[in-house]
Amino acid sequence: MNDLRFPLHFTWGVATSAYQIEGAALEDGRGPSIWDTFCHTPGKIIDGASGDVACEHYHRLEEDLDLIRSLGVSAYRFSVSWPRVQPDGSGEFNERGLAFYDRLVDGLLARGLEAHVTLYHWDLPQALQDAGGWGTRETVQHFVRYAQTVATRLGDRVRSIATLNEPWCSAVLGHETGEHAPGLRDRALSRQVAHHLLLAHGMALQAMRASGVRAELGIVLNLNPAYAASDAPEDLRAATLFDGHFNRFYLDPLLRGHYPADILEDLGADAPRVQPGDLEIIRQPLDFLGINYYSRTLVSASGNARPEDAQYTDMGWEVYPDGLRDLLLRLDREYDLPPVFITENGAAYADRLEGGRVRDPERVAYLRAHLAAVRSALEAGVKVKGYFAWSLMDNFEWAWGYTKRFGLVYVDYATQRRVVKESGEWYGSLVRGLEPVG
Ligand code: PNW
Repeated sequence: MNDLRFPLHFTWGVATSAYQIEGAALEDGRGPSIWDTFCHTPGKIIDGASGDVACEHYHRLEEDLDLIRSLGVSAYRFSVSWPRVQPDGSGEFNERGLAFYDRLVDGLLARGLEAHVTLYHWDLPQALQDAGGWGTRETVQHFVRYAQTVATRLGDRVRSIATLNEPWCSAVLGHETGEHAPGLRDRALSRQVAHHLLLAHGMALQAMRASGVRAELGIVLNLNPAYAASDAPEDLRAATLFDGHFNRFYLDPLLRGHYPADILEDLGADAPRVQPGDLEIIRQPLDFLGINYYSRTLVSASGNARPEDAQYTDMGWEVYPDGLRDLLLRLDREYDLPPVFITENGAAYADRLEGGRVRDPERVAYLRAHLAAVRSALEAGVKVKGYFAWSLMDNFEWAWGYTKRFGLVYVDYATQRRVVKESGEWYGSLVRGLEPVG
């Protein structure tokens, strides 16, 4: 286990997001989000599923907090549902919604757990979508007010606040491919949305800092390293473009203050309209960068390749732990990189509850290999402060409904019973048994 020795104060956590676990979609004054609308549009989600009930976390808060504690981790990353705390996204705040997150944070602290908050994990209030959504600059202003309100309320008790989770997913899956809410298909719009999301991040950071919020402030990106399938110039070029659209389009404005020139050129008329001053706002100093890593992409000019002899998770994503180490080293080399949290990493497998147990050795192997990659990046000098396994428990996996299970804890949706999987036991024992690096 020597390859899994970590610094003494390394943060060990598990992660979730509001719409994926809370349920209680119509309770205590919560307004509808774009995900409620999308799920209730026939044909968008496998089995016609929705987050209406999900894991009923909203009603099982205390039990779930005990569950997190029982795993042995030291931190929990969750997201705040914007329409729960501000039903229409621009008007009055909903005290009952804010009170839920107060109880959540206090419940974590009472159990000795660090709280890591994400303000936006994709659930835009529907009323804002009806007014143009992230395609308009008005939404940016509304987000800033929401962020400031939540951060002022919770910021003295939480370790970190991330503005956005995975703006690539919101922009591209939501507005270019249409696989996610709001289900639009317009590349120019998707890149304008990406720009407005980044601007909302930058303005919210400024506003939270101006209000004296004490938590560490940052953003979470999903990064997907691109590897050329061969040394042929056309494959190398395809890999550079993939990397540019997926990774550099977010990293470069945040950390360097400009969009990548090759991608703006590739986008042509679909490039975002940027107003003077926007990029300075986007490039706010970050207290941390959150990185979500699941897999890599092997890119060739004739379409993305599927490597032979590789292992795949139930999402069809290649298991490629070296990609995480390569990514961290590259970011450290090419950017002025703030401290990093791995805010998500994990795997879906077709788990089954048998005789009261869930055996998931593939997930243990996945986590072990990726933690070894993080360990090796730490040894190479990358400032990684913590790691969050995705996910605490099986949950609503977006367009896949409940058919993909990412949890360290199994959820029997018929009864809402939670059963810690063997991977959850393994992760807990790893976390508890850690020794300082010599
Ligand atoms: C992330 N991709 O989503 C999200 O942050 C989680 O809410 C989600 O449950 C988890 O990963 C597993 O999917 C992603 O297509 C969705 O590259 C799609 C992609 C990446 C991340």
